[in-house]
Amino acid sequence: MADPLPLNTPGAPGPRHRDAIEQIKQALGDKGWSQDPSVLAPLLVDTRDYYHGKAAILARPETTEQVAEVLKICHEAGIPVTPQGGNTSRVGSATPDESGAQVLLSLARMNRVLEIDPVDYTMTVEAGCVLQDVQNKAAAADRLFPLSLGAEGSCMIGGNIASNAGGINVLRYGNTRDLVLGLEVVTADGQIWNGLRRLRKDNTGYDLKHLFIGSEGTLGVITKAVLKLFPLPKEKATALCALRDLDACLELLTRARAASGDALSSFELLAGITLNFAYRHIDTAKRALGEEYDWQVLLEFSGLEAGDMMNQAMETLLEQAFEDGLVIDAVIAQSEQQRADIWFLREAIVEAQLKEGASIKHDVSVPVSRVPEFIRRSNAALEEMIEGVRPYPFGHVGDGNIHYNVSPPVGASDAEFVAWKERINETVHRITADLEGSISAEHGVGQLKRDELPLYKSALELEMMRKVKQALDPIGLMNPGKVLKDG
Ligand code: 2HG
Ligand code: ZN
Repeated sequence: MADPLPLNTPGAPGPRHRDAIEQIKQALGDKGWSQDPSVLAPLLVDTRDYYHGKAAILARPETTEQVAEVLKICHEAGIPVTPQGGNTSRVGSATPDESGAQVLLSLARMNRVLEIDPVDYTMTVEAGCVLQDVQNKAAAADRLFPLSLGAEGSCMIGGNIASNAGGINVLRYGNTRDLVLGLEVVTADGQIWNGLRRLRKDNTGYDLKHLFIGSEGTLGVITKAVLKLFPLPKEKATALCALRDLDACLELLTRARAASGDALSSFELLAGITLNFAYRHIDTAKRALGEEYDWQVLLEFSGLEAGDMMNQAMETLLEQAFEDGLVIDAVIAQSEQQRADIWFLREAIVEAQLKEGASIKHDVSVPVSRVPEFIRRSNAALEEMIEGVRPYPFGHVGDGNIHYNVSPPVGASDAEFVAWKERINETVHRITADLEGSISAEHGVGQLKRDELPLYKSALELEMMRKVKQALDPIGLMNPGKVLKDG
């Protein structure tokens, strides 16, 4: 086994590296690799255009055996590997470094759904399946795969698992971690671990799949998964309501869970300023409530029986909340089109914020009960720092995960604002930590939050993480530079 190439070292790699790249080409056949700059270019930059990398080759294996072959070759030659799915990471997890030495390993050709078992309520898939395809195939079998997020049309299930993706249904069904029963993984030295179990109960020692889930490709390459399915909901009730104030969201959340028999599947916070971004920048975003309100919530019940039980429960909930002054305005979707329009507003925010200009983003979680306190304290601290600054919190308040994003004061230059980034991050993250929260609730660590991690995790926790990394990837070839600084 060779020493690894020095990481982050630009410059032409030597003959051993070149031989290994030739071996990879042979192992994968003509369709299985590319060095064409126009093919590689879009895969070497992240979705937010923060990180730009280079790669010696794009490897596009079609089978697990080919993935194993590539990793074996890389391990022998000491070549680092960046695994990539749909390239939708928000923290630079799937972008290689700038050395040009790395192999970019795309799972995109491994996109088969291998089995759906309606009795076991499971689905076995390859890592390169696009999330929306997984959802659609499950639905065609009258089952639900509940993971749902903005990038579902292009993100891939392997990446969802590697990043433990969250999204809009976590409240009811959990994160990706809760939706995986088994995994097949290729280890850093190119061995295939078949952990494709479909068991609901298995207490035979350490549950190794959980090490790979959320590891952002730093421990091995996920090639297949057994996913957990659920009964397909037969009735949905979707509403957008304006709240008396921010605190009202907690009371409404508690009532909504009870009123629906715990069928509440989404509970998303939309600050008025955030919705205004959508109305201003996205032509097709239709105003759902007549007036501008400071705090709005999108909530959805998913019932398992056809009929109008969920809609009735929603009506009763909102009528009562209205009478008690918790809710000051509301609309319940009366058609599939209206439901889609309401959800479109939530999704439009993500694009609208880009059009609004510079934004400094935070993907934090705090205990649900402390969300209003978190928002209030962060708003006050930032306003004290920069007069007129525009925080626009939104997101998964039902599970305590707020995208606390921040725009510059009206008229301020983007460049001047971005210079405040570190101080703003520190302020928001300190408040998060103070409220016993997490600085990365669903987007992961990647490159973006790697250097901040030591500020918020104990030395012992980081040491245990390093030991896991060392055990599974002793020479540090798996997605180096992500999650752990020296990993
Ligand atoms: C969402 O919930 C995504 O829409 C993106 O996690 C959040 O753009 C963001 O900050
Ligand atoms: Zn989110």
